[in-house]
Amino acid sequence: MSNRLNVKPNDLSAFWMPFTANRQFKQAPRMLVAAKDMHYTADDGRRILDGTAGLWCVNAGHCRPRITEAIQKQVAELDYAPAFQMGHPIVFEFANRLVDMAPAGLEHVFFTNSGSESVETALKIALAYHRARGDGARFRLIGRERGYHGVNFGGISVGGIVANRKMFGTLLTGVDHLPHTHLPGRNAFTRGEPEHGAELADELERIVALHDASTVAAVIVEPVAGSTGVLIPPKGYLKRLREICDKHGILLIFDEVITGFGRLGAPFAADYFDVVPDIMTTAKGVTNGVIPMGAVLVKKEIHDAFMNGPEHLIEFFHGYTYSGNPIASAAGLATLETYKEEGLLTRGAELAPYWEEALHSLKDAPHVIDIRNIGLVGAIELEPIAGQPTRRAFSAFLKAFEKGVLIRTTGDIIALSPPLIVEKSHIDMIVDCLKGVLDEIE
Ligand code: PXG
Repeated sequence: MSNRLNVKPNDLSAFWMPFTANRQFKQAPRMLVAAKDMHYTADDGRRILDGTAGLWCVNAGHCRPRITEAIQKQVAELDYAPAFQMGHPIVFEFANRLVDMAPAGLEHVFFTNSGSESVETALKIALAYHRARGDGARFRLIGRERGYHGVNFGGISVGGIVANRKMFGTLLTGVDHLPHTHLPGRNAFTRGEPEHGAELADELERIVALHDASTVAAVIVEPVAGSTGVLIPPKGYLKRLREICDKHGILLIFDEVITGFGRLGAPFAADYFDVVPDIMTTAKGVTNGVIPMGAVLVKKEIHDAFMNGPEHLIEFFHGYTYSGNPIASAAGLATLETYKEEGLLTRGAELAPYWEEALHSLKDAPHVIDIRNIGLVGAIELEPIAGQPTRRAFSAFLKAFEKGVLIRTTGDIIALSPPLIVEKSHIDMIVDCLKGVLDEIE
C-alpha cells in the first residue's frame, strides 16, 4: 500500500493540470494514491471503482504483476538505448508481436509516445507516401466533425472538437471535414450500431468532388468516436468510407487509440467492423496505460514505398527520442501477454450483452436523453441545464466520485469504459451508482 496515503501535497498551484477545471479542482482536490485491478484508492482511503480504465487505457486493470515485473526487470537491465541508427532486441520483438495480432496487411510499426504523436506520425506517413510515389499533389487531409485525434497541430486540424481548435489560429491548411454521425432524432437509445446514417459516408464523395481526388491524401476517423461522447458508426458506414477511399486512391486511417486492444470485444475496431484501414494509430492500451507509448501500424505497400534510394540514406525523416524505448517495449510485451493469457481482447464480446442491458436500464432515469453502447463502451447523454452546458454532467461526475465510482464526462455526456477484467458485479455497481447520481443531481 502506498506510503503516500494521507500525505497531502502542501501546494497545488505549480502543476497546471491538463484538460481540468484547475480552480475547481484545487479548491476540492480528488487525489488517487494507489490502484489494484478494478479499483483506485483515494487519499482518504476510499476504494473507487474504475469505470473508465483510467482514461480508456488500463484495459487489463491496475498494477498487474506481469507488467510491473517486466518494467522493473527492464529498467535494471537496459534503461535507454538510442532509437536512431541503433536498436535493441525487445523493440523488434514487440513490433513483431503487434503485427502478429494486427489485421492482415498491417505489417510494419512506427513507435511513438502517445496517441497524439501516433496521429501526427500517421498523417506524415500518408503525405510522404504519396510523394514518395510521385503523387505529391495529394496533400489534403479529411477528418470529421466531432473527431478527436489528440491535441497536436495535425490532430486538432483534422479533429472536429471546437473547443480544442478555436484558440489556436489557422491550424493546418488543406483540411476538410466529413459530417459527424450523431443523429439523435433517428437513432436515440440504439443498442449497438445505429440503423440510420450510413449515407453520411457519401459526403466523402462530395468533398472529393469539390477538391478533386488527385489532391486528397487521406481520410482519418475514429471507428467509434470516443472523446466526443461515444458516437457509434451507423451500420455499413465504415465499409462505405473504405469503398470510396479505394475508388479514389485515398488512404484510410483508423484512429484506434481508444478502440484498440479489446475495447469493442475484438482486438481492434478494424476486426469488429471487418474494415481494414491502410494505417492504424494506437496508444493507451498498447502498454495498459502504464508507460507512455503509441504504435502506428502501416500496410506493407506504404512502408515499401519508402524503401528505395541509396541504402545509407534515412528513408523517413521522422521519429522521437523515445520511439520504442526499452521500458515501454517491455511493458507492451507483458501487456500483450496478459491480454492473451486472460482472453481480454475478446472478453468484451462476452460481457457486452450484460453491459448493454445494464446501461439501458437507466433509460427512464431523470435527465437521460440517449444511451449508446458497443463492446465495453457506453454513453449516457443528459439533457443540458438550460444556459449552462456541461454543468449537469460535471455534477454527475463529482457525485459519482463521492459515491465511489470513477466516470468520465464530456459535454453533458457520461462516458464509461471499464477495464476489460470487469465482472458483472462491478457493472451492477456502476449502474446502481449512476441511478443514485441521476436521482440526486439537479
Ligand atoms: N486519438 C484518439 C482517438 C484518442 O481518443 C488521442 C488520439 C490522443 O492520445 P494522447 O495519448 O495523446 O492523449 C486520443 C486520446 C476522454 C479522453 O476521456 C480521451 C483521450 C484522452 C484523454 C481523455 O474522452 N483520448
